[in-house]
Amino acid sequence: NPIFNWQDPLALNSLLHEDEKLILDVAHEYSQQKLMPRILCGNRDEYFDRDILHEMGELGLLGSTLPQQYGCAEANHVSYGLIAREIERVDSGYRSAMSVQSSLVMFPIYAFGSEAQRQRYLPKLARGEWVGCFGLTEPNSGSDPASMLTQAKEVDGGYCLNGSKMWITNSPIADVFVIWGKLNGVIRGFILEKNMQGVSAPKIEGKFSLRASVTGEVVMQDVFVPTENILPHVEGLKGPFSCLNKARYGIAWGSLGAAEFCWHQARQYCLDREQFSRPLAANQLIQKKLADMQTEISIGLLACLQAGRMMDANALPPEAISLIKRNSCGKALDIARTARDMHGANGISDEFHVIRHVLNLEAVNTYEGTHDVHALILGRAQTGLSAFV
Ligand code: TGC
Ligand code: FAD
Repeated sequence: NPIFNWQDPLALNSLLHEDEKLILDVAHEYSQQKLMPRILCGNRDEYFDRDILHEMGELGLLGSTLPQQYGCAEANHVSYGLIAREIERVDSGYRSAMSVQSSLVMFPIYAFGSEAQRQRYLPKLARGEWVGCFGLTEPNSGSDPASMLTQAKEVDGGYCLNGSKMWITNSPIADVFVIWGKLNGVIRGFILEKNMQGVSAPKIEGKFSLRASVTGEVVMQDVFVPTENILPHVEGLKGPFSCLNKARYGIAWGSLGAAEFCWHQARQYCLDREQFSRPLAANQLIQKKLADMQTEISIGLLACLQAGRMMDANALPPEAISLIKRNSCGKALDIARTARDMHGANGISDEFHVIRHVLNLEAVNTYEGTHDVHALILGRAQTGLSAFV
């Protein structure tokens, strides 16, 4: 008789290839051994340990889908998703560091960069020797990046950039900045370096979410960017959006990793804690909540796996990525909030970790396209009517 595995009821693991299972194991071990012991203080002190990127680089977790000739692991997208899930099981901020570096910095340099740009940046980013960030959002241009104000003007030997970016993951510690701005009215990508004159990246203080991830602005005042630092092979919004496709896909897996942590934590807590002379887990209301968590996570992960197989076959449309990003983030946030409630007062203590996931997932549900913006992308795709205008 088939045996029911409560942690993996639909046997996701049986659908993984051997190399994917190996990568999953490496990412799981690393996250549990090296990241989990750091997160309590990292979150309390709003501190991101720079060594984390070196360690991820050593294990091949950065830019993992890119070719080996640039120092990357050349794994498939399912593996990338599994890595995101294991890291975010610990903290969404640590997954942010991995996914910004991989999908939003290394990917555009690989996909849209010159060979010289690939050679200069990718190996160092893959090793975690350099930190990258991605500047699309501006103070007055979030869901609607087409309205961005950052401008580039042609000057002798290159471009002069002016503008400011807001809410940029890792900008205060970045060596490399992939910045999107308008040149003659057309959106283009530029690679900036931290020592270029006129670039500054002040930290945004006082976040109650993703506290173990550094977030900042990027202010550009008459920054001279040499001709060889424009991304030559892309124009228009499809440049940044192609990067977002990869990152949103990873977040769909990652946020369910955070949800899985909260579910397992709530189950154990309710088995251990007694009220009215029996474990909380013996109550029907509690069991229903656990069953709902198990169901949403299991179905959501299978959707991510299918999306990963489609991405590996170059057959995943952006709208399907919106579907899984929106579903995973929204469901993960609900699950984390419910798990917090099931912990009672202990649920607000960071030592139980669930409240940290609740707060993190608020941001994860907002960045890379809000929950509602992804609904509008799906609404447009099925009605042919755009709600954005
Ligand atoms: P729209 O008219 O839909 O499209 C403009 C052009 O872009 C193309 N395009 C895409 N190409 C590739 N992939 C996609 N997903 C694409 N979506 C659109 C489209 O084909 C068109 O190309 P062309 O050649 O015809 O010009 O654009 P719109 O202005 O109507 O945009 C609508 C909307 C709302 C869907 C879009 O702007 C959107 O997705 N907004 C959300 C913004 C967002 O996600 N920002 C993320 C910033 S980065 C971030 O949050 C990082 S957090 C990282 C971390 O810490 O983990
Ligand atoms: P707004 O666009 O102002 O939206 C506010 C509300 O209005 C939302 O609920 C939204 O759903 C709703 N709304 C907007 N338009 C519509 C509409 N047409 N119809 C109905 N409702 C609508 N950006 C980067 O470029 N790089 C980064 O590295 C990065 N990292 C981030 C890290 C963190 C911690 C956070 C919080 C954000 C980060 N972002 C980054 C920015 C992020 O992508 C934006 O916050 C996000 O795209 C939403 O934009 P906004 O905050 O301006 O909200």
